[in-house]
Amino acid sequence: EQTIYLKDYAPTPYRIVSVELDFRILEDSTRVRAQLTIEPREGTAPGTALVLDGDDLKLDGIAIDGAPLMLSAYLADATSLTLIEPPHRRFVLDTEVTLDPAANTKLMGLYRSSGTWCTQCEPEGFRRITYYLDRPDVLAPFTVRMTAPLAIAPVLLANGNPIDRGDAGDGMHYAVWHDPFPKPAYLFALVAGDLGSTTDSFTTTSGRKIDLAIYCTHGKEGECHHAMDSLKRSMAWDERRFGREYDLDIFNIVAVSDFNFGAMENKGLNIFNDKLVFAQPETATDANYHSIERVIAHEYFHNWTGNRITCRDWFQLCLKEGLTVYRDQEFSSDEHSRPVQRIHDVQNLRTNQFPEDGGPLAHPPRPDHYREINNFYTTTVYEKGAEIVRMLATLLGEADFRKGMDLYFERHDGEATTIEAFVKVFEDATGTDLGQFITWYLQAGTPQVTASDRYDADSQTYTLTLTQKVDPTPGQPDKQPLLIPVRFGLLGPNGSETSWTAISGATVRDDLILLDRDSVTLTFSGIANRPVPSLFRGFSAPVKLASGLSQDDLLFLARHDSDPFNRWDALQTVSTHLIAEASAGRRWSAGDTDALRSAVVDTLENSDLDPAFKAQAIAIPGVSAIGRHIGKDVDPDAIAKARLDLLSELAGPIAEKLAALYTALAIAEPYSPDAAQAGRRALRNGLMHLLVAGAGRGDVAAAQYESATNMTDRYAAMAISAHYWTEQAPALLGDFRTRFAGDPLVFDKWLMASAQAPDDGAIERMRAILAAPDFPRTNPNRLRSLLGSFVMSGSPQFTRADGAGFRFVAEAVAEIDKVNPQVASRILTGFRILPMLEAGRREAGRSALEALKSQHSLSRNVGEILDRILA
Ligand code: B3K
Ligand code: ZN
Repeated sequence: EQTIYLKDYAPTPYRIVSVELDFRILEDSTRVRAQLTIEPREGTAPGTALVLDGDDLKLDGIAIDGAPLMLSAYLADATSLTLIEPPHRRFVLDTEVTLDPAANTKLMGLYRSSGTWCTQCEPEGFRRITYYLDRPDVLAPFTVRMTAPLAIAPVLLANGNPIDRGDAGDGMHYAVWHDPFPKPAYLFALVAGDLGSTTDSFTTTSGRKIDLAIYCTHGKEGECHHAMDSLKRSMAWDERRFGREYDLDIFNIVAVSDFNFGAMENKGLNIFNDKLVFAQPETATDANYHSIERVIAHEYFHNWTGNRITCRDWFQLCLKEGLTVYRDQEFSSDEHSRPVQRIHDVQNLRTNQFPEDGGPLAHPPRPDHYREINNFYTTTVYEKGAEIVRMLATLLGEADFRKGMDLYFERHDGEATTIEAFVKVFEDATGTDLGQFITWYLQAGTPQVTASDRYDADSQTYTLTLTQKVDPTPGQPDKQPLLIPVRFGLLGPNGSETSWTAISGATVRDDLILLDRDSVTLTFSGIANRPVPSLFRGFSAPVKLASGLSQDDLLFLARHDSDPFNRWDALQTVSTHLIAEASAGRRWSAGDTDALRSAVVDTLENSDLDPAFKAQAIAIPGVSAIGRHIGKDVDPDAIAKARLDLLSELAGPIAEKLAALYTALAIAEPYSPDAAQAGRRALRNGLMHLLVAGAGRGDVAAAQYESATNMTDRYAAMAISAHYWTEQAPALLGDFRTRFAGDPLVFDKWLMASAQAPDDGAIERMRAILAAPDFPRTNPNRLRSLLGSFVMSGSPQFTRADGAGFRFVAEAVAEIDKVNPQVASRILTGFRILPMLEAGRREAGRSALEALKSQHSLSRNVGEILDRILA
């Protein structure tokens, strides 16, 4: 198996000046003719071969400048087309291939989803459409002609602007689109089908009117309004916040049912997984509404960070993804509550990225080698990438960060560039040396920061020591110290900020400590009383903190910190510690749980806090989060038991109060996904969670399920019932299944809830679901809803001591791999937790993986992940 290295990067010897594609789309096959205008780059020696990429292609015809090529002039096979001695001047290469989109179950290249022809080209799908220099540093303007039967494909879309359309005889019609912006092939898209649409328009600050449309299956147009509204708000926000206007006259979005991930930012023609477009209150949850808004924004923002400025090579993926995630997070923060959004994003980082960074799949945000690039669309590249950009903004301050971004757009517009170039614009715009900072991109692993402090009443000095350490990760045994921005405050005895007269020992700028060595010790003078430090406010760096604070200090922060993030985090830390200790046989004292309970009650009764925040504050960390905290020899069953005990001790004595609050939070007004209503529902469902898990009130969930008027409340009731396997759970699952039969996106919710069931029958039920003749086994959403959530959501059935969960998933992965390797390898990454588990489970998991490895003809995707986990 071939490994690709960053150090081997070299530009292509030829460039592609322009591209003309001609698609003849028929019911059972599609013929693609490509006319590529090509020329040697400066410095290319005459006679240098030109090697184009292909994947699963068969060449039907080839000509240069109109003259068919002799067989001796080229070599063509399934993965490449080599022109042995191309002309040493500008020439037109003309090729023809025939595709079978209906048979394309990998969903890369041109495929059919519920009858609609659509494409996915990032990262290497274009080579499944035509022979090409399929890499992001080859940019060209594209002109695309599509001819298709009018009856089945009245809608014909591609990138850019429509320039011609008409009748093509014999029931066929054609359309021609031209995209003037040179782009890499991964941003190419076309769609052909019989689709409905919702239309609108947006006028830019400079007064240009942009036509907007969202295309979907007929009948679903009414479910696209939230997506459309999100798009318009995204366009306005990017102008306001980053000075970025849209650049074409038309922006189209198409929703399709079969899609390998969330959505794709093709120039002027975004293609979306329909679950990230359709929303109505009866079938979509508040969380769904929120994700739709976020992903619509994300793909739109790519127009500048990704499309106008793209990546030189796939190692630089983080250049567009980390930056664009940062931008979508900022958009969500500006549109809703900043602290609630921050907690949400950090929780996601801790749940998904930290385990990746601390396990066998750890890699730097900018990796330096890979076997299969699709395996690197990871939470490290995306979410840790976003944290790095956020740290830049923290270190530089908002105004200087914006100066750097402005320079980035000015200097690199139209280019395919690198992480180094990105960091350099901030250096050049602000005169800051970021030489140490760039290590964040190059080094894998989550830094562990340890704090210790001492207060000396006589001299009124307070000493704070911060140390950092990063454990070895695969291929990186030795780590460099990082530049870690620590936003902080010191709380005095009355809970307000303490001031000081002087600080020495480290660089401190306002409320920011720069931890830039293995260890720094700061001395604060003029401190009248022992303070409680609040460190990493707003989660100012993606690290694990051992604060050394006692439970009393943490609960003090939970009550008084002016930083909402740290208030939330303090409560999480207290319950995590209590559960982790108890699972190891060191049970809490009654005083510990009384103190936590009263902090929870105070939080609930604090009228200054908003309901969405309270919902996050009263949530008890899940089994996987506690397992990660423990870190090794983890026994998930022991954790689950301690967690349930804690829930009973917390909620049991205040069950009546919780129930009263729950009742008072009911919403009488008609459903709206706005932050105020969603926050109320989140809190109410959080209270229901406590009542079910800690006070045996399965009946509360069952009643809510029955009376719910929206999917948020109905789904929460069913999912919590399934998660704690209440007496009513089987009946609720059964009802849900039939009540929404026929809606695939709601079926996904049933699959997700089913995958959470902790009872011993869970695996057999899942086997039966998968084996049902009508289960859509080629649809990524269905497979991910069942198996992805089973492996990722910490189900005790996945980590069963007898290995049945591991075997079930490994067998399913082997089957899925034959159909869709990307989906298979993604599910397989759930096994990254193995090294953390106690020996029995670890071995059971490994033997399930060994059995998978012994299967012949695994995809490169699955092979790479397997080898890395088993290494
Ligand atoms: N750029 C695409 C992701 C492509 C994933 C390919 N395996 C969507 C996004 O990040 O916006
Ligand atoms: Zn993206």
